[in-house]
Amino acid sequence: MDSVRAGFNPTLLEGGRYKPPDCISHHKVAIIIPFRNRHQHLIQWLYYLHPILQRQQLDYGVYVINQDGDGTFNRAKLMNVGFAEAMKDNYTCFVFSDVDLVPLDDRNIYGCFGNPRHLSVAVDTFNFRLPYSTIFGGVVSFSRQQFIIINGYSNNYWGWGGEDDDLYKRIEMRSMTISRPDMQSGRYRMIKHVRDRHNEANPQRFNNLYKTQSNMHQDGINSLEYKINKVEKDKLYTFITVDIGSPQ
Ligand code: UDH
Ligand code: MN
Repeated sequence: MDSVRAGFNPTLLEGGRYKPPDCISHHKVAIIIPFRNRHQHLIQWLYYLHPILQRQQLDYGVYVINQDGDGTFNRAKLMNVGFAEAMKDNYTCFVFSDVDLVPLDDRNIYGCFGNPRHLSVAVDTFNFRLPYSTIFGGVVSFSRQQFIIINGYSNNYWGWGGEDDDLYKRIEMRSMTISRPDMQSGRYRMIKHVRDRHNEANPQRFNNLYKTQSNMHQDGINSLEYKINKVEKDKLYTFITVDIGSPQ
């Protein structure tokens, strides 16, 4: 990591913070990455993304939310923790990104728009196409207000799958629509990987999705409980290790 740190990012502030030197950015953008045991992916993500985000002249900070322990992974709850922690630093825009997704086009702005936005529309592993029209996983962005209106992500999706579709349903329930870049500027590569241990497909996900409408107002940002175990400020990112508990 040291070569990346010294050579390519002379203008970064501690904790993976950047402000453009000669303009004022509309938004202060927190980039939230759910994480556990993907260090090689994180190194690549940082290597590619920092230069892109700086060319986009964003005022941004990178927050890696590391799930402590080896219990079942909960991507969505980690996103909510990232939102809650970054809110303490007065961010106005939130980009939620998998650690293994690298955008291929600088025009795909990591910022906020009039509607919640799905950025990763054309991923190589899906042959650069949308696998289904309402897909809302991978990389998405919300203004602070947009995220609060839908009460954030559900905290109750343990294991792989469903939490992104739940998020989309929350947007629909609040009568919002989503925005997307075109299929050319929205191209991505996913760094190759196998399924992680303790993140097996969640068999409950279909059942949970029936209950989004009735549960969303009491399951989300307003019911989030967690314990921060460690905060480390690296040059390229802020690394927050969190105990998010286990399924009830
Ligand atoms: N993540 C971690 N650690 C884990 C699990 C997930 O950091 O142990 C994070 C990471 O940011 C990752 C994201 O959660 O990008 C989503 O998880 P994923 O990349 O496993 O999900 P995806 O849908 O893959 O890409 C599902 C299984 C893939 C099998 C691939 C066989 N070719
Ligand atoms: Mn992946």
